Amino acid sequence: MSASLFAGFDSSTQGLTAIVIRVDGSRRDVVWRDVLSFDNDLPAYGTRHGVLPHDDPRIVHAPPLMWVEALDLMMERLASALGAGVAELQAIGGSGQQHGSVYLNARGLGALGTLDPSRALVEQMRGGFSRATAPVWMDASTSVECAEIERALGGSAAAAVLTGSRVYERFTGPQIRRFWRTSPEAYDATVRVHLVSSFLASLLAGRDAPIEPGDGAGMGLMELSSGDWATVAVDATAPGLRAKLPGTASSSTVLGPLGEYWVRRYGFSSRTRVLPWTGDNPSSLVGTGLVREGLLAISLGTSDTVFGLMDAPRVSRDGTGHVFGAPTGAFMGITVFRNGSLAREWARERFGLDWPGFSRALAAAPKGNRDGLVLPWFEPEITPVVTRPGWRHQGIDVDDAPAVVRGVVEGQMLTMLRHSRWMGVKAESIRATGGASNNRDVLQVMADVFGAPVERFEVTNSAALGAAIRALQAHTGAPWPEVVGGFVEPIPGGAIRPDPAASEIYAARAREAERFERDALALPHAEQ
Ligand code: XUL
Repeated sequence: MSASLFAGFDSSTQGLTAIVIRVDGSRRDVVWRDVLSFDNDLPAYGTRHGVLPHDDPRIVHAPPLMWVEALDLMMERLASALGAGVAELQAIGGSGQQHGSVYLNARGLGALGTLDPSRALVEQMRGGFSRATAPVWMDASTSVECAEIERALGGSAAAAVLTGSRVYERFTGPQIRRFWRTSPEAYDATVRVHLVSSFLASLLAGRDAPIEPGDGAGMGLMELSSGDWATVAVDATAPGLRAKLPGTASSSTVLGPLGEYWVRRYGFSSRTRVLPWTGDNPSSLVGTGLVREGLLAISLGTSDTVFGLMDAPRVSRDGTGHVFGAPTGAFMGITVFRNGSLAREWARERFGLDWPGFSRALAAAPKGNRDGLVLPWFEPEITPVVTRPGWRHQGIDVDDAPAVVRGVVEGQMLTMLRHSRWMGVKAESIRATGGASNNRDVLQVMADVFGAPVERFEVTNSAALGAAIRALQAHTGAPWPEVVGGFVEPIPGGAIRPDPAASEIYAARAREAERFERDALALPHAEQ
C-alpha cells in the first residue's frame, strides 16, 4: 500500500499554520509545515497581533476576509509543496481560534456553493458579510449581555450545568446578542452565523459546514450532554437565532470532498475529504496526545490555556473554567488566560530584550523573585475576570528587568496552578505546547510551580498537528491511542524535572499570590 498524507490547518489569532503528516505502514512523519502571519503576510488588513486596533481595550475584532485570503494562500502553498503528492492527500482537518463569529448575508452563504476557480476566493467573499468584522475571543465588551442571558438560564451555575460554562464575555452567544442590540438591521440581514472553524471548513468543502461540538461548547448556546443547540439558551440570546445557526456534527463526520474551487484552481484531488474543523484547544488535546484522563497540557500561545481530557463532564462549580467537547467524543476541562504571549512580549519589549535576553533576565532573578509578585493583567483578563486592565505588582522594582520578567512568568504559572484546581487533576506530568514551549527557562518555572515534570514535543503547534491526526482518525477509524502514537511522543530525555527546593518556595508563594489576587480584585480599578 502506498503512503497516505493528511493535512491539518490551524487558524489562530496571529496566523495560519498548516501541517502534513505521512503514514506509511508503521512509519509516521510530519513531512511539511508552513506558517503565515496575518500582520506580516497580509499587512493590508491593518491588524496588530492578528486583531484590529481599537480605542476601547474591551473591543477586539478581526477581518474575516483576512482569514479567507490566508486560507487561499496556504492552500496554494500546500498544492505546490505536494506536487504530484496531492493524489495521496486523503483528508484535511482544521481548527480555529475559539468563540470568534462570522456573519454571512444571503450572498455570502450562496457564494460558498458556487465558488468560481478562475477568481480569487477573497474577491468572491467580499460583500458576503452582514458584519464586516468578527468579534474574537479577546473581546470583553459584553458583560451586560452575559448577565441577561445567565438570568434567563436561571443563573450562572445553571448555565454551566447546561452548556459546560457560565456565560463569558467572549462567548459567541453574548457577542451575537450585542450585535442584535446594536445593529438590528444588520442582524436581520444575517442568514448564517459561523464560528471561525465552521466558516473555514465551509470554504474548503464548498458548502455550509456544521459546527463541531468541541468548539460549539464555547458559544453558550449548546447543550453539552447532547451536542445539540439548547433552545432555552438560543431563545435567550437573540430573536430568530435558531434559523441562523448551522447544524452540529461530530469531529469525525466526513463533510464531503474538497470543493471544486480547490480542485480546479490548484489541482487538488477530488477524492480528498474534508472534516469539520474544531476549536484550537480541542484540537490541541489530540495534538498533545491527551486521549485519556489524568494528563494535563499547558499551551503557551496568544492565550495560555491549561487543559485535560475528562471522561464525564465535571463543570467548574465556582465558574472558573469551561467544559468543552473533546474530539474523541469525551469532554475536556480547560481554563483560559488572555494575558499569555502578549504579556511575555510586553515584558521583553519594556527592556528592549530579544528572546535569549528574556531568558537570561529570567535566570538572573532568584526562584521566588525575592518575594515579589506580579498579576500580569496588561489586557482585560478572562481568568479571573478583569475588564479594566492594568498590571499589579508587589515588592518589584519596575525598572529591574530580571525582577519584572521573572515576576510575569511566575505570576502566569502561579495563576494557572490556582485556577486549574477545579479540574481535580493532580498531573503526573504536564505536556507543554505553543510557541513559548520552546523556552526551557519558562518551562522550568512551570515544572517548579506545578511540582511535576514538563514534557516537550517536536511540533509546538499542537492544534494543527491535532487537526491532521483527526483527519487520519476519521479516515481509518482506528482507536485514538493508536492514532496519536508515533506523532505525539514527547522528546526522549527532554522532560524538565521540578526542583524540590523551588517547589517548596512556590507552595508558599502560591498562598501569597492567592491573597494578592483576592485583594487586587477587590480594588475599584487597576493601576496602569
Ligand atoms: C479558549 C480561548 C482561547 C482561544 C485562542 O476558550 O478563548 O484559547 O481559543 O485561540
